[in-house]
Amino acid sequence: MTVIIPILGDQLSHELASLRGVNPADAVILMMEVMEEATYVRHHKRKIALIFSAMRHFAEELREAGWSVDYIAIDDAENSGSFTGEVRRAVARHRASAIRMVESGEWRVKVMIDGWAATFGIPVKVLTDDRFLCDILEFQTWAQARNDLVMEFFYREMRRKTGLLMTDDGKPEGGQWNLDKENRAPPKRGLNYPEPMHFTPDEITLDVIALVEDRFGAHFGILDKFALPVTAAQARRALGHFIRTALPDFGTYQDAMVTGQDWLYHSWLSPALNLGLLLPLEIAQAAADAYARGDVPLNAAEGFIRQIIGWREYVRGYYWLEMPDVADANALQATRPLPEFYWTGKTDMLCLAEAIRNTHDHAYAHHIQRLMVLGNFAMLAGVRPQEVADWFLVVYADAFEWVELPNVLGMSQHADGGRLATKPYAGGGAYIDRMSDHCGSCRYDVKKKTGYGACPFNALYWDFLARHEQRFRRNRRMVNMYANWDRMKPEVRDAYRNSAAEFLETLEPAAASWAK
Ligand code: FAD
Ligand code: DLZ
Ligand code: SF4
Repeated sequence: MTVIIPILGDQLSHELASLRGVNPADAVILMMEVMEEATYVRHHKRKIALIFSAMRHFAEELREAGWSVDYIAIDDAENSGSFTGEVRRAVARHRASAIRMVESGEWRVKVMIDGWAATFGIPVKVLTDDRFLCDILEFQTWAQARNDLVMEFFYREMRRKTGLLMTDDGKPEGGQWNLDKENRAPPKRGLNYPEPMHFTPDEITLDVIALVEDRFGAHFGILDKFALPVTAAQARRALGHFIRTALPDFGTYQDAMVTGQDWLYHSWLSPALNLGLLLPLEIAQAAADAYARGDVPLNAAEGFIRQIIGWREYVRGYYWLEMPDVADANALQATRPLPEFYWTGKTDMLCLAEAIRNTHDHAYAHHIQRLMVLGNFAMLAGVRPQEVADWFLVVYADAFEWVELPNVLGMSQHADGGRLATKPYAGGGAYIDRMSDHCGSCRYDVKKKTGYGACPFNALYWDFLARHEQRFRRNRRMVNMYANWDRMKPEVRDAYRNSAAEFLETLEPAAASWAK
């Protein structure tokens, strides 16, 4: 009576619910490298290498812990190319009596798993993924009790639930729940930016890198200087390094952007976290402990913990609440194709070129690059949100649909009509100039509003507000913007709109083959 336990590429945690309470003698763990997962979008080469290497290391660790692991490599001759095909073969090979697994991270895969009991004629037990702090049902209950899904209130619930940064009498540490006001400093000269910890690839990783170059060589990105953690032990070292070197300044400079500085004070822990090499509570607790020891200020610890137990859990709840309809959402009716420069980086707009260079070289860009540069530009230019979402899903090593889609469609493109964020994250050149050192070296003049040489973000910003006036004018958080628009002379408004139209004419659409 063998039970098959499939473990997917983002379930690489020894604490996984499907392993708990099972006698290894009664079970076979199934891990599958399959073309369907590697190509449903054409993921960045570094992302595929990371996932395959982490999967292979995890399989080794499971074997050492006494489990039987049936590992299907991508180049195995009999590999059928899909999860369903591989589970079918494994059920026959092991004469399995049942399947037991943790729910998938993505809707697409859930639909597959839902069909397995009928297809294979054996019971399929699907367990809650309790690596998350808030399960799908709990989030649904929370959401049903309110009209607006305000992240801040959800976050406070998570603080109470975990006890992180809470005083003994149930108050937030320092008296305030959220110290974001202290976390918007522009970069200064003379700051020292720590590098994330680099890990030299071992033989397993080197083999995978060669395989990815061979099989997926035409995908976006590069594999050079691969240095990501691929095991839980490495990820824990990376966490300790981040807490010591970067967390103290994480809060203050959270929104800053600096040319040539790819991480600033960010953690670059999201790939390890999303694969399961680290658990969210473990990371958040480490930050709270650093605060308790007096090693980091409260604004840093609170800001960082909010991202993990607040935003990350919240977007996951939102994903399962709103899927599958949200995937097609396009409230602003944006239809422009994604510009080619998102793939090539060939643009004179330095802020975009920098964010795309970082993305291409490391499968990384930090939050403000993703939101206020890459996402902001696409929304202002009216790019179809599904093309933007495909791009984001391809290019980041941490991109899994449950976290990528809410961030792209909800937070950055306002495609859900404001369900996730009441106000669109739109900004002109002045915002980017304030938060970065890019504009001084850019071919465009950020101070120039319209016409030849003017920063394109300026005209695009006002053109966006004018295009969507009917929708946003009554938004209380946008009253000041429309008051400014109203104060402009008609010829100034026309100049903005004409400048935007002229600029948009110059955008080359991307060749579709990059993403799919
Ligand atoms: P840090 O700045 O060090 O933050 C710490 C951790 O907080 C991150 O590792 C991450 O786990 C979590 N976090 C922070 N912000 C968010 C958020 N908005 N949603 C969920 N978790 C968050 N994050 C992903 O993990 N995968 C994605 O595919 C993804 N796509 C995004 C797309 C857009 C348009 C935007 C605006 C944000 C996206 N994010 C995504 C959120 C965030 O940008 C990344 O988590 C972060 O940049 C990862 O880098 P880091 O580990 O250095 O983060
Ligand atoms: C992203 C990805 C890739 C590129 N390849 C695999 C794979 O070959 N095998 C696997 O188990 N997982 C892979 N993944 C991650 C999956 O897409 C992810 O686990 C599911 O989408 C979650 O529902
Ligand atoms: Fe970006 Fe405009 Fe600044 Fe150039 S001037 S870096 S395009 S914001």
